[in-house]
Amino acid sequence: MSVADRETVLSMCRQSGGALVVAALVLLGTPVGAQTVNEQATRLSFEAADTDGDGRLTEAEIAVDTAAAFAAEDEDGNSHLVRDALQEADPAAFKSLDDNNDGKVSFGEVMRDKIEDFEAADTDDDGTLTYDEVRQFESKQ
Ligand SMILES: [Ca+2]
Ligand SMILES: [Ca+2]
Ligand SMILES: [Ca+2]
Ligand SMILES: [Ca+2]
Repeated sequence: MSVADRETVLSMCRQSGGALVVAALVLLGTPVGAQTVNEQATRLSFEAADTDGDGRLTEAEIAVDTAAAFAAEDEDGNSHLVRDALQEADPAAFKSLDDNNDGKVSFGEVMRDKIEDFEAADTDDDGTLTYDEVRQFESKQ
């Protein structure tokens, strides 16, 4: 991910008026079977994204985490994910991300999804996500 891309993410986050989503929702929401595994994954994802360790995910923390996750999936670095590159992705999840149905998921499409999830998860509207908010959001999925 280039510096320019990262700037784009950060500016999108600012425009969204709050932190984005759920680092815990691994990119493309790969479903995890057992509840305990799921919970562990949620905790690990949350802690990884919470870089200052204050127990809340902020806009900046989510942006950096999302950018890193996207870059990791975008193996050829063209800022689009294609279905074949996502071996473990849920095809239904992929389809729901691909708003313009071109068979690719752009960074903007991922961020839109993250923003929607964040706003839904931030139940007290304070612009940050606590672990409990993430957990409650995930348990409703
Ligand atoms: Ca934090
Ligand atoms: Ca790509
Ligand atoms: Ca698309
Ligand atoms: Ca909150």
